[in-house]
Amino acid sequence: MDSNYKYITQHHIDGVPHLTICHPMFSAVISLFGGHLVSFIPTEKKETLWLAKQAIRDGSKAIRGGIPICWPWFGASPNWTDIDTQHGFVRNRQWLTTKILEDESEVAINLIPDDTDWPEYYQGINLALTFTFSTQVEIELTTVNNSNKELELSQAIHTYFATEDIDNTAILGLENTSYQDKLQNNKTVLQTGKVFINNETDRIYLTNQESVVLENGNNRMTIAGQGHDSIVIWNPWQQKAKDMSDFEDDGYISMICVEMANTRGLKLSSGQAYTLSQTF
Ligand code: TA6
Repeated sequence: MDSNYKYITQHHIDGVPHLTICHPMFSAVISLFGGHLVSFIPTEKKETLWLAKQAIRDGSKAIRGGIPICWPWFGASPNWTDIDTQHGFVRNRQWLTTKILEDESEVAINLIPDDTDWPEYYQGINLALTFTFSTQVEIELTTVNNSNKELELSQAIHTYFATEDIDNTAILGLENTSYQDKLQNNKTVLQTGKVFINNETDRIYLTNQESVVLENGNNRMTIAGQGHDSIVIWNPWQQKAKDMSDFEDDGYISMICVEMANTRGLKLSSGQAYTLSQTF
């Protein structure tokens, strides 16, 4: 990336290239390992994203927190690949900036992942990630199936939102929506009322509704998206937080994952492009 940008500098953390954007309307930090947004702070507001204090930043493991890009699968790896890792492999790859636009009203950064060692099944599949920053951030994940076969795809924009206190946190807008409860063998359950977190929570809400609201103390933030068929809500709670070495024991108090995802058998025909987005 050439160095004559007004708002963007490239630097390294633990040997990994990062972009730091300091703009009158916001500040942000992107790790080029994983194309991973780790910080977004609208000017005169608080940090929007949660990042584990023990997050590993040296490229040896997916960063815990921020916005992991889960692609080309969400959850366990499919049987047609020999890569045995949860949530796909691009969050464990180096990414490159391909286009940067900046002015006094917004900054747009386009990235692509290094595709040198992708499994055969994914040859000919192209992925691009665009962050558009202003007083809000829009994340767009675009897949183009340039192969000659139909592509099966699942994916998630796996955002870890910072909360003041999980006891004063709720998600509004999912009332009367069914979800698969991953803690009850994917049993389908109907959501009644607001979503509160008072235990381990791992749910796939079966909805493509455009937005939900994160109620965080006295603050309300709209989380919107396009192209999703599911909204995932996750909090590991006490025991899971203790079990994860890159997640501080009390971290569950100050975070909630709200993810726009495709978890229900998305298929792209040859030549088809598809965009999943999240804006907050
Ligand atoms: O999105 C929720 C989830 O699938 C949970 O089941 C939990 O595994 C979480 O993702 C974190 O996954 P990770 O592989 O980043 O530890």
